Amino acid sequence: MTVTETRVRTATRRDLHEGWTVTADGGPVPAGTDLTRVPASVPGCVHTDLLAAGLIVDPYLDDHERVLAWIGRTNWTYTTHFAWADDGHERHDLVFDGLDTVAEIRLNGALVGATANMHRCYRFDVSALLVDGDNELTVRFAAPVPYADRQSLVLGYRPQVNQHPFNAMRKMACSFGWDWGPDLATSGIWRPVRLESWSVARLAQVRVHASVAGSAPGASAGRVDVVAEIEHAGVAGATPKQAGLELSVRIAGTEVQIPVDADTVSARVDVPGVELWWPRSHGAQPLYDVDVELRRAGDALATAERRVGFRTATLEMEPDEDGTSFTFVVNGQPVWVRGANWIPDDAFPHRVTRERYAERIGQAISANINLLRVWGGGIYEADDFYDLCDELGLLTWQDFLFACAAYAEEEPLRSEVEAEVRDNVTRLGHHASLVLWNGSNENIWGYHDWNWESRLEGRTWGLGYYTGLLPRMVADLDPDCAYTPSSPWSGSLEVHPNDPRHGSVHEWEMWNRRDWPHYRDAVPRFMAEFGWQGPPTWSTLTRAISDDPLTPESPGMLVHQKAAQGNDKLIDGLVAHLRLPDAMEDWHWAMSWNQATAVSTALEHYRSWSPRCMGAVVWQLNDCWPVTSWAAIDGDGRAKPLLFALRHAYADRLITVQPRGVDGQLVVALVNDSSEDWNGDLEIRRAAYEGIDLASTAISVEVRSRSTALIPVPGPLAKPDDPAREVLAASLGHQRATWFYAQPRDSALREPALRVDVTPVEDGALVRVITDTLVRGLTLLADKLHPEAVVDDALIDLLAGECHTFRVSAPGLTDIAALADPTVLRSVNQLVVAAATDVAAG
Ligand code: BMA
Repeated sequence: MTVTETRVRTATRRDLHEGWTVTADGGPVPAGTDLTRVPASVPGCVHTDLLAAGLIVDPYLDDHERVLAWIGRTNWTYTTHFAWADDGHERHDLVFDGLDTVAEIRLNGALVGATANMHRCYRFDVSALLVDGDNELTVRFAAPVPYADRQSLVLGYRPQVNQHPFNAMRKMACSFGWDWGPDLATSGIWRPVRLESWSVARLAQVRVHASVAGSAPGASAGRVDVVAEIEHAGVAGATPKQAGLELSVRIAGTEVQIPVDADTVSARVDVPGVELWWPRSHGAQPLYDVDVELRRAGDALATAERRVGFRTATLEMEPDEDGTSFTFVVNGQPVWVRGANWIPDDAFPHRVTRERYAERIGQAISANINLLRVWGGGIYEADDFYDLCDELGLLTWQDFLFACAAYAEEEPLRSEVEAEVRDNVTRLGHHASLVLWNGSNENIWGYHDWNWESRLEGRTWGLGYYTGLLPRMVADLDPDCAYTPSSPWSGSLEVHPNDPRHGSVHEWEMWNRRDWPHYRDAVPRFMAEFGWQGPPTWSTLTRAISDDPLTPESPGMLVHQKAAQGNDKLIDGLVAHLRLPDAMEDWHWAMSWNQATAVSTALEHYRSWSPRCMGAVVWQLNDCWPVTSWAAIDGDGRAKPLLFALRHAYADRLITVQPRGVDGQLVVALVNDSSEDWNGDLEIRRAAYEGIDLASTAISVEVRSRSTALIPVPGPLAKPDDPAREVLAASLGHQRATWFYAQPRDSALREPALRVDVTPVEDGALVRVITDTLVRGLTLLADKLHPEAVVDDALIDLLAGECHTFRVSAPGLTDIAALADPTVLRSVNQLVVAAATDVAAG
């Protein structure tokens, strides 16, 4: 086929998402179920196809995960038919944005290609295989569980932390289960697939890099560099130059055109007077469209669009008197990271739409989060995720997909890693929000501390990726973006990777062994992971688990608790603070409160140490199914009390009381991470639970923007007469911190005589609560009444005589008076009183 000038046309794209079926193709399928030509969704996966067809139970409920294990041991063939007619284009490519995972693709019976990496895009020239009329496309997936097992032998043993050798193949690690995730190894065409028809040439890769060349007050000199790789359709004898191609780059009204004289061409556009992009609470998020066009004789052959923001972003790891810093700096301004770790929002990640990303990211923003770390046991998220983060000013840190395991550096894995990194750094590198590529999750730490070195007997374990291949590729494909070999990372292979004095750390000792007040024992330079478990919200839990009776240890509860000794750790972490309740609803509330309190204790401590500590990334923001986990948002997308605790602890301005020094001297820390100074009278008082002020003082304070002040609490306030009956309250403006001299279980919190007024308002209710005594952790678990009820705040401490009004949005809730029910309107007082009653009765 030859192409003449007049036949040059823009490339066309046609999605192939219709008419798919899936058929079991070998494996331990249950007898009596017809698994042939089941209607299938693309993008999708086999579990959701079988579910939609009514052939399996919901994998997220009860112990269905176990019952459905056969799906991951079965081969599955996806088939569709589509009509096609030659439109005269020279080339016709079959393009898969994501195949999960080990697949053979056939068109009209002929083998098109084979794949083994969920994280890559694949393109096959099928020009010679397409026929006029009906075409049959099949994708046969080999069962992932036995494949991983076989590959673990081919590659040789490598340590990993779960029940399947997820590290032997390039598939989402948590697809095989995790300590918060179900073992539901998927197969399917999980991202879009299409036919792309084109002539002469196409844009094979486009990398767009926005930088700031200099800045003046108000406006900066922006620069956009575009690198385009061109693929030619292979017209006989045509060199790129003869083809007469031209590349155009347009941004903010400026266009640059350059002749295409090689397969890789670069264009630069200077954009004077750009507005800088900032993370939230530091400034605005202006974004600029970059339009790239490949042309011949003025006709567009192919186009690509990217949206960029102009900012500088660095990660400073500098030696100083405290060790080695770990500070993100954007546009020259240090950013205190109020972060959360992000996992795939669904164990079937194709279900995560733009709307769902928007909802989840909106929840993160409601919690004053300014960075999401995309964790390395999941996926490189869809473009929508990073687009939304760009728009909303959330920084992102992307792990490469290596987590909690040693990885072979030999073939065939090595080439897969290289191809996957090329695809994804090219796809994501232009995002303004993206400030760090990180080589792996905990793998250098694992090598040091988890006995890998002796187990490996000299085998490769991934270090060559983390310190060689990956940083080389990032430097090439996303120049200027910060890179770390792993998290945690001390800055040097010579220094222990989890040394709190150096770089980033992961703090798991408190949850695993020591209890949460001990977070205060260490001052990390940057806390990249720490967390505390809690159950999902009540309505999520009772939707997913139908145990009768439902107890903390009933069968379904244990299936939906994946952490090693998870329930024991929940209990051990509670009993120093509250007696363990037996009643299920009390247990649920106690564990939810303890999770929130543990995490906010840590965060307030870390923020009080700003700028020595420059950030925290809570483990974890979200869940991928209904489960007891470290998440702040449960598997049905509902906010756990922890999300509100994050909102308080991550507020621009934080007031917190902290014990400092060996003698536990109390200080009030005023953390002003806002752009305005924070001045006023700090009022500190020590009051009896029953309302009498025992001592008080007012101190005039000036806290400059982005700074922290520590105000010692004067002696008469710091020392209680009766620790069980007194509280310290410190307030500045509208904000207040409380400090309790005793743990709840050792305190005299009593049943309050609450006055609760519930007033209906449009789509919900206002719940006004007045108390006659100190109430700790007042929380309205509105979802217990209606799964869609959402409340605006939680975990409120009220002193005697004070009042608080909750706003409940509950469109479907008819019995709003029930919002005052003590099983819904909860407090720590209830748990203390219930325990005292039990003790008295027992
Ligand atoms: C960290 C994470 C995850 C894990 C979490 C809780 O190590 O990187 O692997 O889910 O702890 O155990």
